[in-house]
Amino acid sequence: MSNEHEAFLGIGANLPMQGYASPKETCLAALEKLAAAGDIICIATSPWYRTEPQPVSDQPWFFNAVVQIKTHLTPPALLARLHSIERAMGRVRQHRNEARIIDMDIIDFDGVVRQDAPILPHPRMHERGFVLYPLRDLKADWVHPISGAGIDALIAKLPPQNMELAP
Ligand code: PH2
Ligand code: MG
Ligand code: MG
Repeated sequence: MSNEHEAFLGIGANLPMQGYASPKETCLAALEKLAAAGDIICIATSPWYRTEPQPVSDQPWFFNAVVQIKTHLTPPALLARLHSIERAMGRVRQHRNEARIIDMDIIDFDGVVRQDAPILPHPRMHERGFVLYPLRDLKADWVHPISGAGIDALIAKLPPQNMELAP
């Protein structure tokens, strides 16, 4: 259908949440909630990574992955859905880059470029190994919609990343 969109979401967490064995389990629960309403279909999830916080801090390391979805929602409606799931799970926002129990971001939405919220593609995705590596796992021929750079070229420009596949 013409108004069905393909999007890539970043998902991550670095604080434990009550009732879940690890931040990765919290992320998996968030993905179940994402699929529950029926208007977001999860096509694939990348491998999970353990990643050092960026900017580097004494926060716990993150669990991160990228998820490929299909949806008829618009970018603002999709972002509102992500935020409402985060809130329902108990995330409270105070400061930028603070440790969190769950975070879901739109990385790319049909290659759309937009300056209004949500800014697309995600404005910092090209400098983040915790996004680029799992995105490459799902779509090695992905191309940045603004710069035209391929994903290998973006990864080659990264400083060394402290990250590893999650056990
Ligand atoms: N998210 C951020 C800021 N820093 N670092 C890692 N390793 N993983 C994240 O998901 C992350 C981050 C802002 O959302
Ligand atoms: Mg984020
Ligand atoms: Mg976010």
